[in-house]
Amino acid sequence: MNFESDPHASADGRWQPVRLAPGLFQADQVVAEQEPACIVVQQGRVVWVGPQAAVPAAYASLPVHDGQQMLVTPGLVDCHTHLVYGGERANEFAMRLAGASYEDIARAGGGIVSSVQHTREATEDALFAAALPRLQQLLDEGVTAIEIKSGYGLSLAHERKQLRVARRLGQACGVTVRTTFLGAHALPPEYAGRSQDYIDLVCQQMLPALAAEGLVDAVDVFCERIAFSLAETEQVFQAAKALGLPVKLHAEQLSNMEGAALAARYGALSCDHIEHLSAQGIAAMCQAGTVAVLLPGAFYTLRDTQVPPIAALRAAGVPMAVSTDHNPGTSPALSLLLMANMACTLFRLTVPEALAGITTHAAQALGLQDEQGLLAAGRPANFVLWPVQHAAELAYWLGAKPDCTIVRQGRIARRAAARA
Ligand code: DI6
Ligand code: FE
Repeated sequence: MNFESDPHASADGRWQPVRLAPGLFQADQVVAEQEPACIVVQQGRVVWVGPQAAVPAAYASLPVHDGQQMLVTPGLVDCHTHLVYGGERANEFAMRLAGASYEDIARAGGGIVSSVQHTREATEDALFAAALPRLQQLLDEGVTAIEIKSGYGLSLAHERKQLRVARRLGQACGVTVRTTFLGAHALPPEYAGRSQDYIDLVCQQMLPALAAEGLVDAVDVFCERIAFSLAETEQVFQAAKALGLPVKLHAEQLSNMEGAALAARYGALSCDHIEHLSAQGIAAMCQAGTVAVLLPGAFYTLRDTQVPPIAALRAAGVPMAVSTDHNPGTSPALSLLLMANMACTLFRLTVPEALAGITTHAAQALGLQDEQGLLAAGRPANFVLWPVQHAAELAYWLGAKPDCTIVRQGRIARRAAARA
C-alpha cells in the first residue's frame, strides 16, 4: 500500500530519519542532538523512540515514512481558548485605538456581553461553521489537543449549545478537545444587579445538568472586578468539587484579587493570565502543582504593561504554559507559534520554556500529561515534523506557517512537501 500519498493514512511504521527537539521527548536509548532518530508507531501509538541506528530488530521490517531529517516535537497543545462564539468584535479594536479601555468597553455594554448576544442568536450549525476554519488554522500549525471554553451563552441552553459544538469540532477534525464550562464568565444582561442569583443558577442548575450530559471536562471562572468576586468564585469551585470536576481560573488579569491562592486551594489545574499574581499566589500554586498559563495575545491586544512575574514563577518552579486565549475580544489569535514568540519577546521566556509551554506544560494544564505534550513510547501518536534546523526557529519566525508534517491521533493529518 502506498500510504505516503494518502493524507489521512495511518501513521503506523517507522518515521526516519528525524531529529528530536531537545527536552520534549523520552527516548528508549540515548540520542545525541543532530543524530538521525527514529519514531516507531504501531496501532496509533508511539512504541519506540531512539537513534535510527538502534531500532530494535522487531521493528526493522516496518514500512518507512521519510522523515526528511526534519525536527520533531510533540503535537502542540492550546490549553486556553474561547473558540466557539457568534460574530466578531473588530469594532472594539477600533474603539481601543480611539482610546477606550477593555473595562470602558465592557461597562458600555460591549465586550463579552456583545459576543453573548451573537452567540445566543446563532444556531448550533452556524457556531460550528464559524469555529471550524478557526480551528483548522490552529490544527494546520501542529495543534493536536485544544481546550475550548463555553462562556458566551450564559444560560443553560446556550452554554449547552457552545459545549456541544466544541465536542462536535473534536469529532469532525480528529483532534482531542477538552471542554471547560465557563458559565461564570460575565453577568448576563437579564441578571443585571443580581449576581448572586446568577451564580446560584450556574451552581445549582447549569453545571450539574451539563456535567450529567458529559459536556464538561473542567470548570473555570472569570474572577475579576468586572466579573465575579472571590466569594462567587469559591461557590462555583465548590459546585465543581461536588461533581468531581477539576477547576481552573482566569486569575489576576486586570487586578490582584488573590484568586490564584483560592484556586490552588481547590487543586486547580491552572491559573491563567496572572499579570498581577502576588508572591502569595505563586507560593500557593507551587504547593498545589497548579500550572501558570501565560496569555501574551491578550496582553498584547490590550497593550497591557504589567508583565506576569516570570522570574518569580521560574524561581518557584511553577510550570509555565503558553496559549492563544483565542477569543473575539482580547485575543483574536490563531497561531500558537506566534504566542510562543510573544512569550519570549514580551515576557522574556527562554525558547525551551516557550516550547515546553506549548507542549508539555500545556498538556499538564489540561490534565492530559499522560497523552499529550511529550514524545515517548506508550503515548498516542501525536507529533509534528518541522522543516527547521533549530528548535529556536519555532519561536523565532513571525507568522511563518511552516510546511510541517502532522501526525494526529495516529493518522497523518498533514504532509509536508518533499524537501530538496
Ligand atoms: N478573559 C479573557 O481574556 C477573555 N475572557 C476572559 O475572562 C476575554 C473574553 C472577551 O472579551 O470576549
Ligand atoms: Fe480567556
